[in-house]
Amino acid sequence: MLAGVLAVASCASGGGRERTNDPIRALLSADALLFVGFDSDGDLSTNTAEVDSGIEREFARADVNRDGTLQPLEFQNWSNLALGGGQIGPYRLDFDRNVDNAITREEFGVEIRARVRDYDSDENGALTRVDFVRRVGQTRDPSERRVRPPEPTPSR
Ligand SMILES: [Ca+2]
Ligand SMILES: [Ca+2]
Ligand SMILES: [Ca+2]
Repeated sequence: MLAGVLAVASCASGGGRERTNDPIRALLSADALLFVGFDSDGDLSTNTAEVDSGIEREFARADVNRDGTLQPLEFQNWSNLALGGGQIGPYRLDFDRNVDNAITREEFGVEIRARVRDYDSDENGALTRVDFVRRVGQTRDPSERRVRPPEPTPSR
């Protein structure tokens, strides 16, 4: 199945990019950018302590008015800075588990730790570059992706 995915991907890149979602097929989420940035001692591995302090640092960065929750605008501004914009996620509703339009510190931490566990293929609590590369190889089957309608282009 992996070979099939790669074959389709290479076909797509060689034969033009008619489909708007083709260029981002290899990167399903921008959270890897975040986790690479959590590596504060620069040893190319992000351990649980670095994840904990990274969560604190990023929540503080996002919570501009210091009320302990992230409103939609605060999340959007943070996403633009930390995740390169909201094009490929993680999305606000990934964090806002109870859908009350506010992301608490707890919701923020729960979602990020879940994503770290998801990447941590050897379950040693540390994310290395190979964890991210392996993740990229685990893209969903392209036929499955085509079931979803394309995202509407923002008009503004
Ligand atoms: Ca580190
Ligand atoms: Ca806030
Ligand atoms: Ca919430």
